[in-house]
Amino acid sequence: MNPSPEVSVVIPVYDEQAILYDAVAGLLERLAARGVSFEVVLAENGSRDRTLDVARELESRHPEVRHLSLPEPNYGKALKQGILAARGAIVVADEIDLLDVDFQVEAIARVRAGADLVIGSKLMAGARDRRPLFRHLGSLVYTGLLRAAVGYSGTDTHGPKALDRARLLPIVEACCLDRDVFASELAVRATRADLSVVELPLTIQEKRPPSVNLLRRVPAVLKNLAQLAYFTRRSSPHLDPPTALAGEPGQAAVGPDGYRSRDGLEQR
Ligand SMILES: Nc1nc2c(ncn2[C@@H]2O[C@H](COP(=O)(O)OP(=O)(O)OP(=O)(O)O)[C@@H](O)[C@H]2O)c(=O)[nH]1
Ligand SMILES: [Mg+2]
Repeated sequence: MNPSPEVSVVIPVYDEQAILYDAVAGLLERLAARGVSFEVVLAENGSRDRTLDVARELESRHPEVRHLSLPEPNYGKALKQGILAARGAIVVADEIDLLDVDFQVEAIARVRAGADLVIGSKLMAGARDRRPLFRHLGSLVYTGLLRAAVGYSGTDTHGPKALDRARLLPIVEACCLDRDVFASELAVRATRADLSVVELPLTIQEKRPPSVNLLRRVPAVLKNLAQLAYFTRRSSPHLDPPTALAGEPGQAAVGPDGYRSRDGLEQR
């Protein structure tokens, strides 16, 4: 194991036994070929299939891989836990069905050059979204809701990302929403905190349909978006959590100075 890799690639995984082994093995080869000093953190939770066994096998065969596991399926919690556990100064957050190393390398270069958070966008000019049309429309509707609810100025929050771990850590710790909306809360908080947030266009081609049906995710997403809107309105521009949600681990570490407002995202 490299005790101090420059980059930690954090990948939440859930019920991915079919593609996990080959996807990670391929990623290790491609990143090594690009000369990146890295580790891979598989953040599993709640899988009902053999995902955890495959993650353990990857970990035992490849010193660059380690895994984390929690019982409850929750994408946002897994990603947050992975970022907190990462050793690299730069964290790449990705999805097991994507793992576009060209994007990763460019995003890493942007962070090295001073960006705090780089968000891959499926929806900005120059992006190519090769998912089915209803999924593309779903992403457009989601971003529209985010704009209406919290005035988010970017085009996407759910794509692969790279971040400066030290700069983003207080914000990650302050996030109190989980599941699908954690990634949005992170992007919203970062843009409001006077951090340098950059979008890069993605070419997106999934290796398989999503593990959780899009429509089944809608009620929880709407509820979490409503919470995000609620405490954004109450506390704008600092985006402190409402009293009812305060007191979660790590929130005290973030002072109001961490949340200066910012006009918008930088785009390439
Ligand atoms: N740990 C964990 N990972 C999850 C969970 N749900 C999804 N994932 C992982 O998150 C990544 C993206 O999941 P997908 O099923 O492809 O969902 P998607 O609709 O493409 O995701 P978005 O692009 O974020 O909307 C994959 O690596 C999944 O294995 C979960 O409940 N827990
Ligand atoms: Mg997917």
